[in-house]
Amino acid sequence: MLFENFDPLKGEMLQILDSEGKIVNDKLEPKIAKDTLIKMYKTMVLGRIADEKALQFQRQGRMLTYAPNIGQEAAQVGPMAALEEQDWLVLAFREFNAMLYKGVTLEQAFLYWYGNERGSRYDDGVRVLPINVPIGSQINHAAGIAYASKLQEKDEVAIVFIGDGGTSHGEFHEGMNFAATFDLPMITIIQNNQYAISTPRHKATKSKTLAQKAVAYGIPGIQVDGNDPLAMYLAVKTARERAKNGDGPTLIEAVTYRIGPHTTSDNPKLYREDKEVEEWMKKDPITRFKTYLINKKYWSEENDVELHEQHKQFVLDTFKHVEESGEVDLEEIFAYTYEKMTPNLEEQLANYKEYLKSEEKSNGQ
Ligand SMILES: Cc1ncc(C[n+]2csc(CCOP(=O)(O)OP(=O)(O)O)c2C)c(N)n1
Repeated sequence: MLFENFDPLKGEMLQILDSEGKIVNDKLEPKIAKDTLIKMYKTMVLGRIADEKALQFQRQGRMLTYAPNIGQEAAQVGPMAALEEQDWLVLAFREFNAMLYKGVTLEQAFLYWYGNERGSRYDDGVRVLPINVPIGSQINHAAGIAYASKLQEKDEVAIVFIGDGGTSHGEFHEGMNFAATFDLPMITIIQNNQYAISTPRHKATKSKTLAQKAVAYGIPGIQVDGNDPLAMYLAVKTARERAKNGDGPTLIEAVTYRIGPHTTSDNPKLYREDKEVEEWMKKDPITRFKTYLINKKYWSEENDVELHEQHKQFVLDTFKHVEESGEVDLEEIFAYTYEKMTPNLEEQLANYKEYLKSEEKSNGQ
């Protein structure tokens, strides 16, 4: 069994594709169909370009805010490729690539960060929960979904993402313990991107690895090179098998790095050295995956130039469309927070309408 061969307490880490794009563990190289590999790569490139552009749009005052994913593409796309369509993706807020792979459109993903709540309404059949900003609470949502799937005896898993900092929140423990106790079909991915805003990983916990937290829950935990899409794929594929067999949840720590700022309102130069960032840039997940695909003769430099051009245009066109999609009526915030407005919200809406009237009067309209 894969998980028994990598002890998180000893800091053993699963890697299949190294930073040069070489297979370092050929016995474990997963057999992934060519179409799937190409879809994975294309999604990662789209995610990267969308990320870079989103940062620019925000700097130009055209995007409300943004949480970049640069460097974390493999940690998200590898797991998504290992899932089945009926599986549930439960998000934090830095899973742009995972969302794209699982069927959220680029327009929907951009709409959200543009400040338009319509970006949280995905197409029917896309089993992705909306972005969840309150840190840690998504673990309980995933445990609840997994519990329902188990009770209904459905072949479904809930995969949930959380950051390294998020593991310090109470909900992480509650959700993990619940999922473990009831043998729920849940897979937790900790995207250890080394920082929770300005707090480095080593200041957030005394644990040597985050994967070792699984020991306390009595479930398998594994540290994976999060910049290696093949290793991430294999870990999730194996965890899904466990879940399907009724063996319960798995905890996967994706060791990666947040190359960009925490969000567009952060300045990482205040708390980390450029040298550290440069070292991690050498471990870029996209570069190594491209080398792997070229070596397999599934991809070429010409294909790559073409793909980048297509994706750049697509990103620009999509964002233009988002900008033209019109403003949200502020009343919707009250009307659609719950299925029916609560008395509190009705009161707030009435106050808001009064406020608008007084504004109109003072403007002499
Ligand atoms: C309950 C709660 N407390 C505080 C915050 C503010 N906050 C936003 S992101 C963040 C750090 C998250 O770090 P981590 O879990 O490592 O994820 P990353 O941002 O690195 O992806 C904090 C504290 C929040 N969103 N929710």
